[in-house]
Amino acid sequence: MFMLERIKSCIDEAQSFALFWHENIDWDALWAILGFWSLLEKQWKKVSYFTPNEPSHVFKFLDALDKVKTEFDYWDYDVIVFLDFNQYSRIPAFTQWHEEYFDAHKKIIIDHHKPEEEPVNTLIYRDPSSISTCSLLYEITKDWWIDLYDSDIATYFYMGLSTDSWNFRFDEGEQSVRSFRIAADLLEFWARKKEIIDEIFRSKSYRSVQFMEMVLSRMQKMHVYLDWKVLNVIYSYYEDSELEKYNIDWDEADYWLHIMQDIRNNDLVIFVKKVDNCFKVSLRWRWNIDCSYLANLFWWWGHHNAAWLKLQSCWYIEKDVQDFLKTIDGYFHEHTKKLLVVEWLKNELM
Ligand SMILES: [Mn+2]
Repeated sequence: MFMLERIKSCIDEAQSFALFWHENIDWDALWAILGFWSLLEKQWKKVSYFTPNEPSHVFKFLDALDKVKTEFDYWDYDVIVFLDFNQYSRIPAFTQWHEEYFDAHKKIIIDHHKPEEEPVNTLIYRDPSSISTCSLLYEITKDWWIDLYDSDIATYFYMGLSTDSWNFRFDEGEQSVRSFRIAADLLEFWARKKEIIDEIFRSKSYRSVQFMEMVLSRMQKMHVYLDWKVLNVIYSYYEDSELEKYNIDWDEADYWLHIMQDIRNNDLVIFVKKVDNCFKVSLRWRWNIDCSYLANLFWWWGHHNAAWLKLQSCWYIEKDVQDFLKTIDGYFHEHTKKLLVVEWLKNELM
């Protein structure tokens, strides 16, 4: 039986579901869970959802957040569902780093990230060519439950699609054709596009814009010299404790990546957040190398154009950034020629 049929019959047979958000939830994961939850509730299933940490306050306009649970009552559910992630390391508050914690439970994963783990006792459907988990869920569930769709569900899935593509800026080629088709379908179900634009894309707080001023004042430009190309790298950073000062959280802090990404002639944007003795790095490419290759050197997750990783830090953030850039510099010398040949071959063969 095909995987989607197996997932469908697993859902049909089950009565109760536990849906999980990953740590530091982003928009796509949030809306995927809310949309899927609504579709299951409309079939009179019992559904709860769980989060490993407090969601950013940018999500607080949602009433649905009141129902989210942080304590997992292990045996109260027939099936566990992970959407938009496939690594136990994204939900450490539940596993306490014991990878086998969920093994005894039947699980479903629907995701658009590259495969990282193959958890046992799990039905996995993943499609890394999909721009968002929400749009993937729409493609799957329209064949199963189209009669259950309403304006709320369409709005949730449209939100995930428009945020993971950052309002249709990161998709291209076939992926754009696919994304716009889905967007048009969801708008036909009365997805509330204006509400999405107002609540997500035009909702920055005054304090968070002041925070941007600080981050931008620290922005630096550097060149990484390769044998065949000079890479333009832009980076900036902040310390976790600075968020408190501005009364904003990690999600609002990340807005400014998008500003840095828009700078002409830059190949890579690096945004560093220092937390205790480690630092978290967000990477964004404008050039045709896979960010996830780069992040793969470290503890990472990510997509082609965007990736995240975590490193041990020394005491001074300036030195951390310099060390990190040296590591990538070394990486480029070793690996990029090979990747370029792969790219070239792909283009020649197409
Ligand atoms: Mn996603």
